[in-house]
Amino acid sequence: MGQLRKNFLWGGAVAAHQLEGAWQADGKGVSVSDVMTAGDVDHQRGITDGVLPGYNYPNHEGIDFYHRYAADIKLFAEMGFKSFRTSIAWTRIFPNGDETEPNEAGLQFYDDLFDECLKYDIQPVVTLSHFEMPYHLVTEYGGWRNRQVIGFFTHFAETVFKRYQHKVKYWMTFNEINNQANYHSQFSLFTNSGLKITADENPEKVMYQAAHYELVASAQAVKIGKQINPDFEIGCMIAMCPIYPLTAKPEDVLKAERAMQTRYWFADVHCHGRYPEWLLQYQTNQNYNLDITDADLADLAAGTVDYIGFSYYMSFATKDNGAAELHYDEEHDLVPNPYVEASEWGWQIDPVGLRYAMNWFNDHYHLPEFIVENGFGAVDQVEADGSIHDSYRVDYLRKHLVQMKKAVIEDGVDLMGYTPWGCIDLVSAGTGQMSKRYGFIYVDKQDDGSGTLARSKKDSFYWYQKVIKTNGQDL
Ligand code: BGP
Repeated sequence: MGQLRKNFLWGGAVAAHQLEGAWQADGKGVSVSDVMTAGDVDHQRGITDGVLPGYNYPNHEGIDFYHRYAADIKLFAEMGFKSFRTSIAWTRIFPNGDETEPNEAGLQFYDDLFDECLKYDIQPVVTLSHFEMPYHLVTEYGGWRNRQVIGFFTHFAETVFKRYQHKVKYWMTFNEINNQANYHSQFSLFTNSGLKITADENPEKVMYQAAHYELVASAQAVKIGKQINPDFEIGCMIAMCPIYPLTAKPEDVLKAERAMQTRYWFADVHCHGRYPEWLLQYQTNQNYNLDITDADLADLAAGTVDYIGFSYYMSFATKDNGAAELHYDEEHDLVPNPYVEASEWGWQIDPVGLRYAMNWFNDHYHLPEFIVENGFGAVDQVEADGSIHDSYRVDYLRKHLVQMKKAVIEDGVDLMGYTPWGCIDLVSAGTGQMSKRYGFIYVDKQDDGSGTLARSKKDSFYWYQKVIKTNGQDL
């Protein structure tokens, strides 16, 4: 009978730009996230043409983790964390992205942060690029549409691999790289790749080109990392939302298959080191004539990942729309799934989908997996005595852990760890607001910027502490 690994990496996940704040401290440059507006709670954030003052930009302050990380990590240690996933803000190390020399103060910050984790035997799990590329690379180079950015990224990667080679073993290259498969979403293109699409451009073509450069950069980074420290484990990071056919009608099933191919070909490149045939054929049929060289293909083949990191929040469903060509367009081809409930933000809650996803990855890639995001965004109520009874969050996580364990124990998936998203309340990536909370730890910070930033433990804090203590036995 299978079981969770003995050294299973229980922990929690965050991203630099969503909690550090201190957006201009110690030489930090401006990132793409720093120039986004907060949406209202229901709507996605906007993109500005530069930096504007004021509290429009919650990432500027975050939860001030930059100055409070020691106390926060102490709380993570109290929960029993074995790992802590965060990202390195590229702009702390290379403020504009195209410098030769790194910013020492930025490097020192992450030295101190990782030391603090290691003090409690908490393994840092580090994403190199989590929606925070230098804004200068957007204005001066056009973001990832420009091949030159590959070199800037690998220089950044090499710098931090060398600096933290004895402190960090687990890495990931690009957060949720495949979200941009939805090429109609300005938000996805901008946060993932720093792309602003002009009226005369075909967004799908631009996305395929940018994604190609990112995948080459990822593969080169994997190679560089392995040379620096062969013990590194370097993964990809895929946003996994399984897409089911709405019915058993063969056309619906075929459509769902194409939808999965369209969202997850990024993982094919990361894991197999080559493009899938359907996509090469599609790009040829569209006359996209992308800049893909033989040297790039050799890089892709040589820089495959060690494990699949992925986020899992929800599943989707799709159906045939009667079009003559088989093509999946995420903006228009999703349909509600009548068999699952949805959160306040319309995210379809589907614990069984996590087991499905884990099996799907395993069958396709035969690699270890790491669930590096999962969680329930909700508005929390603070009681008069300061307590927070977030049973809905425990319920969501418990149901997902039941399925996660089945995938390991019954289906044989090799799972490295589980780091639920937003283990401490932080700024929502999608809305730019505080009120969509995920944490086990509450942070007194409101959407209008008010609040003391004081931390307090929710009921889920004690629940997760017990889960970790029993290595997932007691849910
Ligand atoms: C993922 C991102 C995270 C994160 C999470 C929750 O897409 O990797 O950065 O924030 O989703 O999303 P949101 O904050 O929009 O609720």
